[in-house]
Amino acid sequence: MTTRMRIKDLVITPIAFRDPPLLNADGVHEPWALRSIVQLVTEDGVTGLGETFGDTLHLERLAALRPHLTGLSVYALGELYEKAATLFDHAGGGISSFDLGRVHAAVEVACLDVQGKLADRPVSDLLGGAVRDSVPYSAYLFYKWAGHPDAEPDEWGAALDPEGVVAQARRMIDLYGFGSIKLKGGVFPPDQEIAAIHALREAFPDHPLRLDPNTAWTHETSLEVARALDGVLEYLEDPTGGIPGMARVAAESPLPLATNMCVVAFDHIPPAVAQGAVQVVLGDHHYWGGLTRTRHLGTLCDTFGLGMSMHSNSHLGISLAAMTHLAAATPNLRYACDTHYPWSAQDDVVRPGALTFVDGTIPVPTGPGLGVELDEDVLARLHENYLTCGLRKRDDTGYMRRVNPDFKAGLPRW
Ligand code: GKR
Ligand code: MG
Repeated sequence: MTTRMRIKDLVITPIAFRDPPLLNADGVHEPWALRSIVQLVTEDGVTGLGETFGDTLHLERLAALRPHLTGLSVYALGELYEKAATLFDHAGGGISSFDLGRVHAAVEVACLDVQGKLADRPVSDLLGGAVRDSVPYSAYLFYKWAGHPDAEPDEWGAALDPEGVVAQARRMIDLYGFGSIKLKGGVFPPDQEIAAIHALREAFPDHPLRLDPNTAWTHETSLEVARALDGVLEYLEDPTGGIPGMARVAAESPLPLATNMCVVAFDHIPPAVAQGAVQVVLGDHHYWGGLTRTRHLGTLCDTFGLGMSMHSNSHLGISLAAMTHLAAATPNLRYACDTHYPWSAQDDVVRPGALTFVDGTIPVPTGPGLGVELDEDVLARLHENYLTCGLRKRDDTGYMRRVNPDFKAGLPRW
């Protein structure tokens, strides 16, 4: 094995970037979103980038894995997975498939970035080749406050009713050109969210629409909403919780159901398929074990006749680049991908130029690897934010309760 491909170290930098007060079924986004940036360095000094979660438990796991990476080839992805599985005793129940996927993905993406740099090929080529030149994303709308408590309103303003939601959609579509729309629901009683979807349909007659209440509804409510929005939504995402619960709704729903909550690891696929729980799976390489494994998820979805879409969490440009390569190389990923990028683009760690929305799509980067470069100054600033912001784990419910002590956690709510 040459020193070009042997791993010397993994540098893990936790960061925090500004996040607006986006509302969801659990509460509201805190002023800072946590993430971490990984830089995988080979013995010859080739660096691969990755972006992953920033909560303390995940950071501790990455730190524990780090010494086991030394000397491993950047091509040895199977060995990497086995090492992580053994270290965290996956077989004995020490770590769930989901958490193992999170750990593996953090390193795997950086390995693929190095592989691409060594081969002078984009990551999409390593995943089987791009079947599309650019990847469509959806306008990801959120109910939101005008600004964080005690702060000035942000440039997006409030969105707390159908008019506010339509105004937010108009701004986002004017800025980025998105051709599909997703509304994060589970925030207001369902009739208000149905009204918001109808308002979006009227304002944007040709845009496919989705609604995602993150399991805020009971079986009965899920069916009521599905019937009310039959013919209006392209899919309904996670109306209720669990594979059996989703299966009971799916059995009667006129709308296809999608999930990024009850099918989040490979061992969830057999029961979900057996029970007919969902029609669309939202892949996310950050927890499905990385880009190669999520590409395999695409093949499995195809095998079982399931549609495939893509989930997102608050993220920056390294993730956006990875998502774009993956979506470009997954033929059956035919829905516009979710992205939170418009909510955080101002703090991106990636040097400008590589990722630009064109008519709601990101042209697939053609440079070697992920095709993006890290801005070290921004990274240092975001790391400083992490050190000073005091947050170590996302807590939408705790933040909402500090603002509104009457907020009741626990789902389903309606
Ligand atoms: O950012 O509030 C949010 C979303 O609710 C996110 O946490 C979800 O994971 O976007 C996600 C989803 O589709 O469920
Ligand atoms: Mg979702």
